[in-house]
Amino acid sequence: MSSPALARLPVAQAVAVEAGHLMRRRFLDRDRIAYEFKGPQDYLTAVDGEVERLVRGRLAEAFPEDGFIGEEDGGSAAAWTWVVDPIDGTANFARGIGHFCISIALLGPQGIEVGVICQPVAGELMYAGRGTGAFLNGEPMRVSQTSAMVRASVELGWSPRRPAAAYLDLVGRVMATGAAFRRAGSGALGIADVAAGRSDGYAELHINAWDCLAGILLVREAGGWTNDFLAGNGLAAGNPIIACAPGIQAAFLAAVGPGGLAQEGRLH
Ligand code: LIP
Repeated sequence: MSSPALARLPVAQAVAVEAGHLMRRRFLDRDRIAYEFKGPQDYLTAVDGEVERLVRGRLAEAFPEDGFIGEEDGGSAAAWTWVVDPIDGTANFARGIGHFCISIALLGPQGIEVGVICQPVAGELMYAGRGTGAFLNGEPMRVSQTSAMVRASVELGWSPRRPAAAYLDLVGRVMATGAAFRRAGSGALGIADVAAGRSDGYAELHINAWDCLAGILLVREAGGWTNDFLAGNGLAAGNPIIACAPGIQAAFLAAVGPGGLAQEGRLH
């Protein structure tokens, strides 16, 4: 882990915890959460912007030379760039379901260098630096040992960014393997569950960088496999995502991304 990243990980952890406290306070104050739609099934609350502004300010104060790209207010890249989703699982947050998190990732010259995810309702802080291993509340994270799809439980993320027919086709292919699947509404947490060994895989036809970069590092540091999400224009335009335990990698890839397509960041 490079020294610039080493200096940034503890700050990212502290900012994620502070943001988590704010998210939890707002979430518990149910009467005050109004929401609107940025697009079909794409929720937005005032808290998304409030949290992003807090995180952007704290990181700019600590590392003024860094770039920042946030889901709500965008931004620009630099040699070291923070990529942040202030509330991943906004639909859940807006509707009173506690399955949401903040996702903070740091991109450096060699790729993803730091990943931090805080799930405030569950009281979980997950984090990794490149090469340090992945940790959940200080305990090492390891992917599962599952080695057969008939014993696998995976998550298939969904958003209207891809046609419903393509999602239903994906679900059908995965169910045909005998795996169980769910869709819980937060890509970041779905990927982090793979790193924690609570899920055996996560796939989605399209996801944005701010949703997944932190989780990708957690999975890789916990012994799992992911496709090359940043291939092509992944940072700016998003890409498909596949993350899984090594024991099901071949079978899961065969189900969700025939041939080597998934390796280059494409499913279909
Ligand atoms: C979420 C994404 C994920 C998708 C969810 C949701 P948001 O992002 O992480 O790709 O499956 O439905 O869109 O909008 O909650 O930050």
